[in-house]
Formats: sequence, C-alpha cells, structure tokens
Amino acid sequence: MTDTFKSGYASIVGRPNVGKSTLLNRLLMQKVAVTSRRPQTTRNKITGVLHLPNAQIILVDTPGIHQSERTLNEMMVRASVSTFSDVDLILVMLSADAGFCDDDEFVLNSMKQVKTKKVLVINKIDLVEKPILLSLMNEMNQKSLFEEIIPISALKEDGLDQLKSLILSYLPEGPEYFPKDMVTDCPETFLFGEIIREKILNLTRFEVPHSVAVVVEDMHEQENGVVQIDATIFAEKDSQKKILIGEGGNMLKNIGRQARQELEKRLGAKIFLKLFVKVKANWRDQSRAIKEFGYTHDSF
Ligand SMILES: Nc1nc2c(ncn2[C@@H]2O[C@H](COP(=O)(O)OP(=O)(O)OP(=O)(O)O)[C@@H](O)[C@H]2O)c(=O)[nH]1
Ligand SMILES: [Mg+2]
Repeated sequence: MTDTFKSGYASIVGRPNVGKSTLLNRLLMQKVAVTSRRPQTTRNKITGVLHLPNAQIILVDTPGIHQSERTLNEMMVRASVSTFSDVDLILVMLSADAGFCDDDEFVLNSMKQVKTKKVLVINKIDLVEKPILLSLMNEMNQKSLFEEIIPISALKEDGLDQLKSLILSYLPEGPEYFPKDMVTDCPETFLFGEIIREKILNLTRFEVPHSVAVVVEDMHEQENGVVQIDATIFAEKDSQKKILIGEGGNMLKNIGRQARQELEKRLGAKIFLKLFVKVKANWRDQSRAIKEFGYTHDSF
C-alpha cells in the first residue's frame, strides 16, 4: 500500500451509437449523459468525475465522430477531437456487434497524428459470440495503434472494474482536482433539458429527433413544494412542431409524462412540467442558436 494519489483525464471517443455515454453513466453509477438507440445523441462534451479511494479519474464523454457539413455536427465533432491532446488517455470505442466499419475507420483517421496513448474498448460484447469477438480483437490488434484492447459490455456492466484499473494504470500521480461531491460539470438545468430531449428521441422518428433542441427556461419551487419547470422544445419546421404536439396534444403529453416521471425520481419532489414547442428555422446551421441552446457548453 502506498499513499500516492493518482489523477487525470480519459476521454471516451468513437463513432455515434457505440455506447460512450452509457459507459460514462455506468462508471459513475449515475446518469449524467442521456443515451438513445439513435446515433448523434450526445451534442457536447460531458465531464464526469469518478472518485476512487486513492485516485480521481476524470472522464470526458464526447459526441460521436462522423461526417456532416451542418454547423451543429461540425461543432460536435470538433468538441470530440479537441479532447485528443488534452487528456492522459483516449478510450476509443467500437461496437462488437457491428465490427470494425468505415465509420470507425474515419474515427481512427481523425487521430492519426495524435500522440496521446490510446486504449481500444470493444463494447456490446453481450451481443456477439466469443469467436466473433476474438477475431475482431485480433483484427484490431494488427493495427498496432492501441496500447491495449479491452472487451466490455457497458449496459451489462461487464468488464468495468477491469477497465477502471486499466485507466488508472495510465494516469500520473496528481492532485485531487475536484471536490468529492462533484460528479459532473453539467449544469442541472441543462441535464433536465437533455432528459426531455431523450424522451423525444425515443418517441419520434425520421428527421424529428435530430431537429430538436430543448431549453429549460425556468425552474422554481412553488409554495406548495411542487417544482415548476418551464421548458421550450425547438424544432426547425412547422411540420416537425405539429408532430411534436401530436393529435390533440397527445405526443406532447407523452413526452411530458415520461420526462416528468424521471425528473420527479431524480429530484424526489412533485414536478409541474410546462412544455412549449417553437420553431427556430435551420437552428442547426446557426452558431448563435447552437450556443444559446447550450451545446457548446464546455468542460472544466
Ligand atoms: N446490447 C448493448 N447495448 C448497449 C451497450 N452499451 C450501450 N448500448 C446501447 O447502445 C445505444 C447507444 O448508446 P449511447 O450510450 O447513447 O451511445 P453513444 O456512443 O453515446 O452515442 P452518441 O452520443 O450518439 O455518439 C443505446 O441504445 C444503448 O442502450 C452494451 O454494452 N450492450
Ligand atoms: Mg452519447
């Protein structure tokens, strides 16, 4: 036993949908990032601090790296890429069920010149048979890009202790950067907006999920103890607004109900959730709107 304290940064990067945010939540044992089966769920860097007895691992979840010319998407990818040289270790994530595909190749190309040590995390091993996993590990090993390769299932929490030890072994001795009660840099109101957006991602289809932004405008406790949250859902077109409201307001009611249930559990209080739907044409191509909606919110 030694008394040395280790601390440092590890970013979780990869193409969209491989399970980066799921891993962040499972390692922290609480939800700080929203997740969905749709690609491009995460839009900004989200930092989470994992407090261990003799160490502090600062994890940075990032948006999925992908190709797109939209301003929002370019900003998302820039946020991911910006972590490469700022961290002690890059956790590059693949999804075992998809194997190594062109989109993963694009991710590796984006870090060609990067000197930071990289570990390959193969996620979703619960979805494949052993021989498929072994052949993928073998294929990736031949690239000679990674210090190590580790198979996990973030969702089933398989291999997470091994992953924690592995990350620790790459961190330097360092100070306790953050107070023990600090788990994320994500402001509460931003996370609440994200939870509402997560319900929209689950309930809507086609271009609607991607076109939506949610902003919590106000949150206050009423005299009777009920917490009132006012949030605006922004869509890009009238047709999307119509879908979000639904027949007789049914879709909006559904979104509201699902979000309220989760928020009430989180806050341990009754919530009155007031949702508004507005159109902000082409907001995904306007840096100002993207900033206003909080998607450029930066890490520590
Ligand atoms: N079966 C299985 N599914 C998983 C696992 N990890 C994540 N998922 C699922 O994969 C989907 C995507 O997960 P996310 O955590 O949102 O993925 P992401 O990489 O953060 O995606 P982006 O934010 O879009 O880049 C969700 O439906 C998760 O439940 C896993 O280990 N096994
Ligand atoms: Mg994510």
